[in-house]
Amino acid sequence: MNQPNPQSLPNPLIPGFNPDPSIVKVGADYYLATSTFEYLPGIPVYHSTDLVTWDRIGHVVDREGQLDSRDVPTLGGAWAPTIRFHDGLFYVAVTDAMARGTLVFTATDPAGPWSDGMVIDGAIGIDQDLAWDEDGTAYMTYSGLDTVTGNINGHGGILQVRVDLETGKALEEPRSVWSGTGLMFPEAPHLYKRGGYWYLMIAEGGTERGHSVSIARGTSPAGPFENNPANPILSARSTDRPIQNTGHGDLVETPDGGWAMVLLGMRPKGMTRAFSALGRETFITPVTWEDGWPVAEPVMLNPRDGGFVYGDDFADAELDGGWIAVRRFPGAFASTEKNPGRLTLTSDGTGLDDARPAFLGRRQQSQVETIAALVDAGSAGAGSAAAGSGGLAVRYDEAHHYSIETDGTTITARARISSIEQVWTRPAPGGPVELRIETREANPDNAIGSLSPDTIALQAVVEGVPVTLAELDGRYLSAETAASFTGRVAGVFASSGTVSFDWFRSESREPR
Ligand code: 6LW
Repeated sequence: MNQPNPQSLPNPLIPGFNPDPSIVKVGADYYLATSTFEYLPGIPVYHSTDLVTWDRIGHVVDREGQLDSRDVPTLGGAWAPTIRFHDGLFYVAVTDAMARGTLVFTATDPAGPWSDGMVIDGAIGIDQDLAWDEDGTAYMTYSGLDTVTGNINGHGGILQVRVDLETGKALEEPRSVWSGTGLMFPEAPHLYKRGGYWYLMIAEGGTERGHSVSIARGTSPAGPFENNPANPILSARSTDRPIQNTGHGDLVETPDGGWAMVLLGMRPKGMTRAFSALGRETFITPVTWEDGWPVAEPVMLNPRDGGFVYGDDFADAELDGGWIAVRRFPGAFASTEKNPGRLTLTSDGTGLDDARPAFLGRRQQSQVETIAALVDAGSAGAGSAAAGSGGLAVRYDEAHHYSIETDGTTITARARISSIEQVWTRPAPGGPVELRIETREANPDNAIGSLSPDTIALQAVVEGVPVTLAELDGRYLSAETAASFTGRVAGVFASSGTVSFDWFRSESREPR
C-alpha cells in the first residue's frame, strides 16, 4: 500500500546534468542537492513537497571563496553532496575535488545563504556522508579516493570517522567499514537508522554501465555491518532498460509513509546505446522493505509531458538562477544592468577553448532541443554598445563544444572535438542576427536505427529563413565521448569584446 506508484513518479525526476543526488525530508518538505563540478553557482538545492514537482530554491555555493573553482581541472570541483538536517541546521557535506578537499556547509534556510564551508581535516576522500547517533555524535562515512594529493590510483574502500563539526576535526583515525560485495569503486555511502538497525548503503561497480547499489546493516553506526544477501539491490547492468548506469542512491520516506530512492542514471542512445547526450541525471524509484532489507524497483522511464520551455528577455537586474558558468560566477562577465533589458557578455579575450570562457549556459533537459538568441555583435552601428564576437554554444567542456557566432561581418560555425576542429563561415546579414542550435533525433543509418544519439544543426536566420551552416553528429557531445561527469550545457557566449543579447529561448522535448 504505502508504495509510490512508479507510473506517477516522473523520470528523469530532475532532468539534465544533475548527478549524485542526495535528499532529505524535513517535516513535509523535501530538499535535494546535486553535483556541479567546475560549474558555478554550485550545488543547486531543489525543493518539493510531493516528490513530483521540484523547484530550484537556491545554491549552496553562490559566492567566491566557498569552493576553490578558479583553476580546477575539468571534472574537479563539487562532487557528490550529501544533504542532511540535524538539530535545526541543514548540512551539506561535499568534496571540492582537486581543490579544497572535504567541506561541510551549513544553513538555517536551505535556500541560503550557506556558510563559507569548513574544511574537515582527517576525512580525505569523496562522497562524504553525515549521520548522527542518539548522543549527537557525528559520523562522516566516505569513499577513500584522494583527489587532492593526487594519490588517485589507490582506493581505500569505504572509510568512517567521528567528526567534531564545530572545529572540523576528525576525532579518530579513519576506520574501514563494509565496502560492498567486491565490485570496483565502492563509493556514495549513506548511513541511516531504521528500526533497530543502522544501514550502510553504497554504490559499487563504477559510475558507468556496471553501476549498482548495495547495502549492509548493523546495530551500531560504526559497524560491523552484515552484507545483504540480495546485493546488489539495484543495477541496470546487462539489461535493455532505457535508463542505465543507475546507482549513487539516497533513501527517503515518501509523503504516504512508503520509501523511495533517488539516484543517478543515464539515457544512452544510438543503436549500440553508447552515447548519453545529457550526462548523468536524477531519477527516482520506489522502495519496499522485506525482512528488514530495502527492495528497489527497476528505474522506469517516465518523462514529464510537454517538455521544457524557457525564455529570457533579460528584463530583471538579477540573472535567472538556472544560468551557470565555468570556474567563475556569471556576474564576472555577464550583466543585465549595463544595457538594461539586454544581456551583455564581456570576453577577456578567451573563448570556448579556454578554462574560463564568457559562456553562460543552461542544462539541456530533454533529448530534442532548440535554442535561439538575437545576437548583437556591434556591426549595427548607431545605438549598439556591442563590439565583439559571440553567439550560441552547446558545451561539454573546453575540448568538446559546437558553436555558432557572429562578429557582425561573418557568421562562424565551429566544432571542437578533442584536438580536432572544423569551421564553417558565411557572410552575416546587417544588424543583430538570430542564431539557433537545433538538436534533433538522428536519421536512421540502417534498418534498425541510427548509430548517433542525435544530430546538432548550427543555424543563422537570414531574411527570416534559418540557414544551416553545419549539421553535426551528436555523439561527440556525449558523456561517454567527453569522458565527462557533467552533461550538455547550452547557452550564450562571447569570444571577444562585448556582445549583447536581446533574448534567449530554449524549447526541449522527448522524441515522439
Ligand atoms: C562521485 C562518485 C561518482 O563522486 O562519480 O557516481 C563521482 N559516482 O560517487 C563524481 O560524480
